[in-house]
Amino acid sequence: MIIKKFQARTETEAILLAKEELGKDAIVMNIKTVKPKGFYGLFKKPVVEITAAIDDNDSYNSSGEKMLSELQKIQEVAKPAPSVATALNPNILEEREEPKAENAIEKRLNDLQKLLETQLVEKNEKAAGSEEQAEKSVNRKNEACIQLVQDQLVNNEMDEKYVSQIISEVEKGLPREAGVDNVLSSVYQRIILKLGQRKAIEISEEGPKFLFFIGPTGVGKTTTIAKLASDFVLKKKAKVALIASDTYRIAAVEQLKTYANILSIPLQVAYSPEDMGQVKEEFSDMDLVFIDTAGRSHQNQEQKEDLAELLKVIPKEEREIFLVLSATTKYRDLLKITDCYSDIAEYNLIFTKLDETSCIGNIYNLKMHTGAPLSYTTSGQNVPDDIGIIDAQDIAKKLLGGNDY
Ligand SMILES: Nc1nc2c(ncn2[C@@H]2O[C@H](COP(=O)(O)OP(=O)(O)OP(=O)(O)O)[C@@H](O)[C@H]2O)c(=O)[nH]1
Ligand SMILES: [Mg+2]
Repeated sequence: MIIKKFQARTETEAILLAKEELGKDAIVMNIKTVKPKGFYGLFKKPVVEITAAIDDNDSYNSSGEKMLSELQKIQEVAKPAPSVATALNPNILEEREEPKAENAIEKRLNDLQKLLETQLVEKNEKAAGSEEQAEKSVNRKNEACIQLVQDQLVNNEMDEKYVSQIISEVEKGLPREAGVDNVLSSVYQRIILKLGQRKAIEISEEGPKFLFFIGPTGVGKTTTIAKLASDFVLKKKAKVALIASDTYRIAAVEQLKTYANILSIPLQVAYSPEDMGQVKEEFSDMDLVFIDTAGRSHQNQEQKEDLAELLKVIPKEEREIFLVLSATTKYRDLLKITDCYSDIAEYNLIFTKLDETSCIGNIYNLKMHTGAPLSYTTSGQNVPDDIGIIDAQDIAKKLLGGNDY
C-alpha cells in the first residue's frame, strides 16, 4: 500500500493531484484543512490536505519503515472525517456530509485501543523477567496485539479466511515492535482499501437510467426505493418515475402507488417483458426510473427465469441492478443468495436493516465473496431518512470497535 499526502487550494484539486500520481483507483483516507505555517503563513489562505492510498500489492517493501512513518495514527484517521468512503470521484465527493462531532464509534475505537494496551502491558509484565526474555517479549507483544485485533474482527462476524488474509498482509509490513496503534491503523486502512470504491446512483446526461431492485422477500426493496426516490425528487429535483413489476402480489403495487402519490411522480405497472418494453418508451424523458421487483426465493427456478427475462428488456448500458440484502440474514444464506443472483446479472449491493444487528462483518464478507460494488445501507423504517451511501470508514471503525465498548 502506498500512502501519500496532497495539498491544494480545494478538495477537488487535491483529489485530482492524487489521481494523477497514484492512479484512478486511489482512495482518500482523510481530508483536513491546514493553515500554512510560519510568519508568512499568516497571510496565506488555508489549504486542503488529503491523505490518499493505493494498494500496490507490494506493500511494506524495503522502504516499509518509511511508509509506516507516513501511516497516520488511528486517532488521526478516526477523527471526525467526512462521512463517505471518498472514492476518488469528484461527483461522489459533492455528496459528502459535513464532519460530524466525535461520535460513539470513535469513542468505542479509542476505548478498544486503551483496552488492548492494558491487556498487552499485563502480558508483557508477566513475560519480561530478564534481559534474555526481552527478545521473546517483543515478539509476544506483536503476536498478542495481532491476536486481539483478529479476535475483534472475528467477533464482528468477519469470515476467518478474510481476517487471516488481512492480518497476513498487515503483518508483512509491521515494524518489529509494532504497537496497538500501528496494528489498528494498518488493519483499518486495509479494510477501507478492500471495501473499494462505492457505487452511488448518478443522473446521466445521456438519457434515463433504469434501476432494478432485486432480492429476497421482505428485505426492504420497496422501502429502499421510496427512500432513494424521495431523495432524488425532493433534494435533487430529478425527474423520477416508478415501475411496479411485482407479478405475485396486488398489495406490492399498492405500496408503491402510495409512494408515487406522495411524491407526485408517475407509476406504471409492468407484468411482462412486453409491458416493460412499452413502459420504457413511455419514460424515455425521465432521469431515473426505479423498478420494484417481486421478492423471490433464490431457490425458485421459475421466478429466477422471469426476472432474467425482465432484465433483458433494458440494454446493459441503460440499466443498473441493485441486489438488496438484509444485514440480519445468516451468512450461509447470503452466500447462496448472492451466488444465485450472480447467475442472472452483475449487481451492486445494498444492505438493509443495519439497525437490527450489531454485527456488520457480513458486509465485508459479501464484498469479498462477490466483488460487487457496495452502494447503500439502510438503518430504519423511516422514509426518506434512514438511508445512506455506504461509508467504508464507518464500517472499518465498527468492525474494529466491536460491540462491547
Ligand atoms: N428495521 C428496519 N426495517 C426495514 C428497513 N428497511 C425496510 N424495513 C422494513 O421491512 C419490511 C419489509 O419492507 P419492504 O420494503 O416491503 O420489503 P420488500 O423487499 O419490498 O418486500 P417484498 O416486496 O415482500 O419482497 C417493512 O416493514 C419495512 O418497514 C430497515 O432498514 N430497517
Ligand atoms: Mg416490495
